[in-house]
Amino acid sequence: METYTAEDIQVLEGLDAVRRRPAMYIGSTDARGLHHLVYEVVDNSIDEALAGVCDEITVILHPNSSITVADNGRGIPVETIEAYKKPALEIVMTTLHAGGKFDNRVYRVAGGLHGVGVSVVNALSEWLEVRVRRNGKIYYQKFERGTPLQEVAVIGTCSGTGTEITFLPDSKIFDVIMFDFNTLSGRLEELAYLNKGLKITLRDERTQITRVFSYEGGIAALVDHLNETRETLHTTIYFEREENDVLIQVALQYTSGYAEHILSYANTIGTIEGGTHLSGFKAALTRAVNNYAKKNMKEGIKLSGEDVREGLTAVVSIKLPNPQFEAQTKIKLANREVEGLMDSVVYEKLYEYLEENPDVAKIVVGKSVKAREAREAARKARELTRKKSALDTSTLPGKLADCSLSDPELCEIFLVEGDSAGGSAKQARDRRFQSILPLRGKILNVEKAAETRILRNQEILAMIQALGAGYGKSFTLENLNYSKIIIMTDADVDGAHIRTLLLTFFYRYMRHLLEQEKIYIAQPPLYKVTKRTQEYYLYSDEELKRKLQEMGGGAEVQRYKGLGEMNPEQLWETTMNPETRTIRKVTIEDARKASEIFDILMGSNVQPRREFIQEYAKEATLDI
Ligand code: 0RA
Repeated sequence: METYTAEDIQVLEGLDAVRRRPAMYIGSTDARGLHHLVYEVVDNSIDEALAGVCDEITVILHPNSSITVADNGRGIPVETIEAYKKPALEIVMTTLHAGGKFDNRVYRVAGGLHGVGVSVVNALSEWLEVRVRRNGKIYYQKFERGTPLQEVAVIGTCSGTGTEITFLPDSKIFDVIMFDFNTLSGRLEELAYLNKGLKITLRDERTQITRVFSYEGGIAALVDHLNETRETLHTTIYFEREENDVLIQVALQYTSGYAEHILSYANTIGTIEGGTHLSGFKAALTRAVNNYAKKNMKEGIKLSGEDVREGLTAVVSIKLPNPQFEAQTKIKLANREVEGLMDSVVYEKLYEYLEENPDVAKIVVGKSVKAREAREAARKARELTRKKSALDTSTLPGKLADCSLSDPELCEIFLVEGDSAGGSAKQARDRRFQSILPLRGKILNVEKAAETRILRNQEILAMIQALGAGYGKSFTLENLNYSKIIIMTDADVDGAHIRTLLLTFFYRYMRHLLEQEKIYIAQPPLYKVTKRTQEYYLYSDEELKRKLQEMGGGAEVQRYKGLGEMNPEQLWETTMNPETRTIRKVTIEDARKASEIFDILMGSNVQPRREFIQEYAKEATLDI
């Protein structure tokens, strides 16, 4: 076309680059990248909310796999941009990083993980329609794979302002284009907590399910939500301050538990690895509690950061004009100026709160002092255990069936649920290189228990001794007796609980094992199908269905409810023999998920979780 300008060509080349290498812009083209498209658009709406000009966002999942994101912000500008001789709307939709050019918004979410702008969503959509309400008119434009099908047109009149974008992800780009309700729901719920008063609606036209998220309490409501299943010691403390365009919000509440749960965010991005805002918060908390204790409670001995954070649930959120993140991954905030600001705000507000609420202050200081004493006791107990094992190297637990080889590189250990399955495994194993440690009943929930009590739990102690590498800060990978640690549990709810508790323990006390990918999960079969001389082991419902179809009628199905139902030969062949088994490697991310509270936000149902926690809470009373 001869009417193409130099700018037109630049635009086309830009979006073409996005289509050629989509992962560069949205991370991946799997389900994760697909959902990233939605967050990219929603982040633009959130930017409007941060600017104080938008209080409603609606996301609608359509049956044809397209999705709509609508907001009542200012609407994308539509005036003609002289340099391009085109409406700003078209430029925003078709030019990489164009958004910021016509824009004086203070905070930017900076587009979730990559901050690339809606033009990337446009480029990766089979089609996209945008409707802007502005100046009393409705403006409309449609695109195919980023290319305009028409110029911006006025299609009606309206009141109010806003932007509505509907797009169908391109199935030539993405492995799957089906959006997952729970994935979107989890993130939108989180965003509603992080932007108090913002109403976010998620409607699924495929199932007619609608969820509305709106929290006047903001992150204070999030802390309440996180602590729903815990015993709390006071009402949630909340404060905020805005200074030089930086907005700091903090909510915290102590529970009767021992674990510390702090979520930190920068411009609504979850900073999993923390950063300057989090370290400022922690420093101020430690100082405020110490100074209060010294002045008002004659507490002479210093409390450490760990002491004052035991049992704490907190959410720290900062919104600032130019967030800097360490490396590419955006999970650690790096702005240096934030640390001191966060520190002084938190110290001042928290100290003031403690002075005004002496009853709460007493609880917090009392709890911290107890934590310090428990830590001291644990340290002594640890030294004792170390001394004992240094004197006597044969302190292997009685229940361990150790292997005959001693080179850790060649050896593996199975942690087996229950004595009876443990017995089968002992018979089944290759005793040269496979050790078996049966774990009986319920393992202590380490989230809920203090360190001294954890050390006294027989099952955990046996495991620490068998592995031989210590735990916590003194864990030494070089001393590990095995190259693979394989968790072998029944394929039922109890098995899943024990697995979760073990992973939580490893995550909190032997994280190196996860970093070095030493932990595995055994995959015992769920079914055995027999027909005359044919015999098959099947590992999922899907496999079973396929095999039954293949075999036709007359097949007999046996469902394995537990490891104990297999005889030793079967257990060896299906689950333990390195030649024939499959085992699943546990990533640190798997373990983090198992140990953390993130699933609460991801829409898991609260009821069974509550029962689970109550059950384990019984064992978790402190008895030093
Ligand atoms: C550029 C400039 C302005 C707003 C936007 C883009 C904008 C983009 C999206 C995407 C979805 N919803 C949106 N809302 C706004 C600033 C507008 C102004 O200053 O009037």
